[in-house]
Amino acid sequence: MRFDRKDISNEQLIQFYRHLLYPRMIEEKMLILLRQGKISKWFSGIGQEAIAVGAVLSLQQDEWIMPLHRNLGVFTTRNMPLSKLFMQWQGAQEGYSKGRERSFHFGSREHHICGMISHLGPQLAIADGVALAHKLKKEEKVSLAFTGEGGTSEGDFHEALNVAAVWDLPVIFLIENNGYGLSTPTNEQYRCISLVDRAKGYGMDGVQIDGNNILTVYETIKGVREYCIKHQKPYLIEAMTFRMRGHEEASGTKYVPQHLFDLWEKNDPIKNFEEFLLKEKVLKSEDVESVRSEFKEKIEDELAIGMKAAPVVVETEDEMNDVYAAPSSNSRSQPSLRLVAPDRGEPNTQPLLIDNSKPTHYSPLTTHDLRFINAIKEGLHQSMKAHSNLVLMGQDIAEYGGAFKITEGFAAEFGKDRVRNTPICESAIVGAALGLSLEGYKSMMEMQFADFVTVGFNQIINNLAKIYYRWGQNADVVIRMPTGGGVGAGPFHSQSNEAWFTHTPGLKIVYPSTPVDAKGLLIAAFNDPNPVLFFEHKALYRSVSGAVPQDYYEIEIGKARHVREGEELCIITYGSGVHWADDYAALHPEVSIDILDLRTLLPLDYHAIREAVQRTGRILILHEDTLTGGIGGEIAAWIAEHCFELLDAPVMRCASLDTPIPFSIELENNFLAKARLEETITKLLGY
Ligand SMILES: Cc1ncc(C[n+]2csc(CCOP(=O)(O)OP(=O)(O)O)c2C)c(N)n1
Repeated sequence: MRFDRKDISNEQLIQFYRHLLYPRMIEEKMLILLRQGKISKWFSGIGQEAIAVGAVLSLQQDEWIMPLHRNLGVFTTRNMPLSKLFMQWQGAQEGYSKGRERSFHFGSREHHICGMISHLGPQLAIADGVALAHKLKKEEKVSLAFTGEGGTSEGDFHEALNVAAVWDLPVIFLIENNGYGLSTPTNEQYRCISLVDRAKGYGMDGVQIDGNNILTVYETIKGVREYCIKHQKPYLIEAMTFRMRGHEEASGTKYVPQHLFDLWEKNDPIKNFEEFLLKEKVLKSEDVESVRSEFKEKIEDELAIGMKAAPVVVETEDEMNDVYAAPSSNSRSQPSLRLVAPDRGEPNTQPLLIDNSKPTHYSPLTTHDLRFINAIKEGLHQSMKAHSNLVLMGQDIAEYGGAFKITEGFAAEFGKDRVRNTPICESAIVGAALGLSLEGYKSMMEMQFADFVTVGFNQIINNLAKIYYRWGQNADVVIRMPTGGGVGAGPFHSQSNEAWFTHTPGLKIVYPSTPVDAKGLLIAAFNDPNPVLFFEHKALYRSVSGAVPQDYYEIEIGKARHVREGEELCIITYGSGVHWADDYAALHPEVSIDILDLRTLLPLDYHAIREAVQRTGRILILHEDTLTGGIGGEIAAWIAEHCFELLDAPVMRCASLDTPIPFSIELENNFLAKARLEETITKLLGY
């Protein structure tokens, strides 16, 4: 191995050596503790340390890194105390994730380290979002994301690199090619000769380097960093290395031929660097001894502190409270940005809160008549004015105005930096939205159709929803979901998929049915620091209109609306169901029908649901979503459990057929819950 020290000072070289040696010595100790049964699992980075350490050394301390499971060197080189890291690995409350996450699956804002989720690839697009934030703020900074060579086979790798290239983002993608993904060798993972060859396909530059040479890694990333900042472009680095131990300690190494260990043993990043420093007389053998004994002592001391961690004290209330971030003054509209209400010409810094949850209450504000779609547009427009840090992303949303024209004119007014067309990369855009949150931005992603959320599912369910609970980082993201059927659009442009998400703690699910609610709930969604999925029914876009206050106002998330007073039964519903129920009630004055519009599906307004049972004793839950596993089942179960004594009949559900959504109008009409509404009401009243 050839080391070229260029103009690196002796002091710096010694620092590099210390940073390299420390994680190795920690690992050696961990392997002993593992054998003694004192720790449960360990993913080793032995032999690969030069990449993690070199990467951190070549970046600024406040540049975000997205590391993976073998990158202890990232955490130690960012100077995270071993005692606290050890508490983290042991699942202690005083670790970085309050005992909620294992091994390296945690982050720290203080150290600008974004915690991984097990799925590997999703880290890459988060780096895109951070880099976009730097670009928008015109900061001279990069983000850096790690991937193994195995992780490059994931769609997330492709999407993240493609988005970074198309948006000219200053991101460094760093592949640690260690020869094996668990037991799978590279020839069963990919067919290109070198992974760096892929850079060209994305329209970016790349380089393959010796990942075991700390000076090569350091100099390369330092230079690449400057390149990314200067040219505002991403860069791909393939660092060749070898995994000297098993995938994790329990998996062994039988599947790796011995000659590879023999070969790579000679390339050990630490032994070789140490020899170089001794040869250059930067270090003397006594120095080596003294650093080693210093670290040995330090590790023992730190572990002694770590071992003293108090056992986890379980507080269910704390667990529940930590699923959602509380609104802060940062997340709400900035007082410095004064929104001028168009009708009054007076400054309005904070949104008004309108309580229209009861039929008798209505806003005294100046209103105008808007269609559902235009109410959404107005809410979005006012939110763009209220939050200068709000970025909109979606397919065709810029000049074209989006598939439904909701953002028409926005690109011209707010500029293409804030109103961004995206490639067809749903997963990467959700990931980028999270990256923007890391840097204090708010973002909206328009799913062209709610059906396409499937390709961004992992990032929503596992990253956006869980990140706050896992390590306290909020995801300030709104995903708009044009949803629903009745428009003759077939199985993949019509689905009601809200129930896929209501099962996921950490998300908020909002589903308005009227223009006034659509605008107010959308504004509330942007003021909420948590990830909100905002379902907007396509069939309502142009078929429903109503009086909408012109002001910048909020409707509270989590509060249902009592639509109509009645005595014989209450229809609990949302979205298109509200209109089906209302139409039915208008056509059947002989039945006294009460209607409750849930408006938010997560969290549910249990108080309003209980009141509905109290008012009528008969409950019909109506939704356009299919029956089995729909939110109706959850509500029915809750009522049975908590309001049994108030019921005069079993809770009934009216939902769409348990089939995919058919295309032909006749089939679709038969599919939709509306076709069975009368029958279900009659059954419930006749009970
Ligand atoms: C989406 C997903 N599929 C499978 C796994 C299981 N898994 C964990 S690590 C790993 C190998 C990863 O290989 P590579 O990206 O080369 O990283 P390395 O472990 O070699 O550092 C696999 C298959 C996973 N965590 N996530």
